[in-house]
Amino acid sequence: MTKITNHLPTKELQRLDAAHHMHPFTEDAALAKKGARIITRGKGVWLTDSEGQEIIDGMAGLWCVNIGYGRKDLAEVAARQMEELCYYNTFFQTSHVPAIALAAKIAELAPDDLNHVFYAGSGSEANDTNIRLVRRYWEVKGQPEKNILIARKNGYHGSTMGGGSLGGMAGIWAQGGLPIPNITHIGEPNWWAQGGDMTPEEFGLLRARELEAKIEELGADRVAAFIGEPIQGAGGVIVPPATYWPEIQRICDKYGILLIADEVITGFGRTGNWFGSETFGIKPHIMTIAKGLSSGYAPIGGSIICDEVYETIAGSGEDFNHGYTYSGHPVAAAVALRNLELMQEEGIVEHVRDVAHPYLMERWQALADHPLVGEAKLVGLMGSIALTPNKDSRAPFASDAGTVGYRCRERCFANNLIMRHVGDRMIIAPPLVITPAEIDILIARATKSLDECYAGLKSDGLLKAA
Ligand code: PXG
Repeated sequence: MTKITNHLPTKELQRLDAAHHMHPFTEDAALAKKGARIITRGKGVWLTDSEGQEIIDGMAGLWCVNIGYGRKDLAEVAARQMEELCYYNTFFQTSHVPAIALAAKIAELAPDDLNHVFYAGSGSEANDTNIRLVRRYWEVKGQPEKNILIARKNGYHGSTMGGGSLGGMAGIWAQGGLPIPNITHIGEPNWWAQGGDMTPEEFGLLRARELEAKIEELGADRVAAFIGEPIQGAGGVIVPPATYWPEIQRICDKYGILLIADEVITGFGRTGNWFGSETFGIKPHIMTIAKGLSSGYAPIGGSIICDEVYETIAGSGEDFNHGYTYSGHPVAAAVALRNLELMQEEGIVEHVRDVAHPYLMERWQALADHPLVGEAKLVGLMGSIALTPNKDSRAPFASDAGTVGYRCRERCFANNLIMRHVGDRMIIAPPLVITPAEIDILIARATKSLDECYAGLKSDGLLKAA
């Protein structure tokens, strides 16, 4: 057996990684040639790699390490729970303390009558659950044909067959026969790229009314639910115009369509409230949660379900035939509970709202003065900048979409800043505990990376508009 520790030389770790570890969303053969960057430690907003480089993590891992890396408290809770009860299921008329206590805590934090939690191991699984939940709801109501879900192009809801089908990512559909039947998509509220000469407000209404048109086309008696992220995350941190969500809400209410808010990224403080639905005034019947629920310390997700949907399914006289071995896993649930308690005790949502967001907002918006940057958007601690060769026309680059974004991301990586690119948008979602001094470092590295990217584009003749 090969014993792998953090002390093997980087080259050897990279060799073993390439030989045996297939990466998600990766062209593995290309990565094998280059070698993955190996991350060995995390503390607060900082990562250390196997070469001892200190990296500021502008993405909180994958939008999840909201409370920051290296919390001893969470490690101790996990160890205690493993000793006390490492596993038990909640299928056959049993329950356990962590699942109960966490569900009660989530119900306390969630708005309105979102009082019931169905656990999953991830956001993708939770969205698969949601497909089952909304179809089951209408079945019990005597309308089994009301089973179509409407979602959005360039939305992201996971990568299982269900989650990948709800998502509107062309690259995912192109592999493996997605979307599954009875899921359909409308346009995204992406004003920067698609709004043309309209104002953002006009465009927000136009996109929301595509939902109404789709419901009219299919018949309201065929449509079970609409699902959307309050802010599209993986799609590039697309902040919808202010007109968008109120109109979506009006349409769902008018036609009797269930509304699912996918809060996997926007939940648990990311937007400066506990949930993105509060930030945008959305009143969902179901919320998808994962990621920040445990700050990524343990894999756990779930659906928060309103009284009406819960009571209908629970009172149907039959089992709801759905669940996962690890639904409400005791270790993950205990860690998530302590994570939420720490967030409350330390006032982390208030820190985002009153300290980190206002401080970052000023500096983030100033990036729009950079010659490469068009718009700069930030809600809470979820931000994006659009790279463009022409700010006034909002033109894309002549090069293939993503070429410039990738080059910028490579500069960030070299400058020890994790800032992702989605096409030619750069995105950040740092741990929510980030301090003003750390924000200064993040902005300094981002600016340096943008400068270097700009210089490189100039010398390579890539500053042309399409
Ligand atoms: N819903 C949303 C809104 C998400 O962002 C999922 C569901 C699926 O969660 P799981 O836990 O199954 O991954 C997500 C996940 C990216 C990226 O490139 C984003 C996610 C996952 C992986 C990569 O930004 N979001």
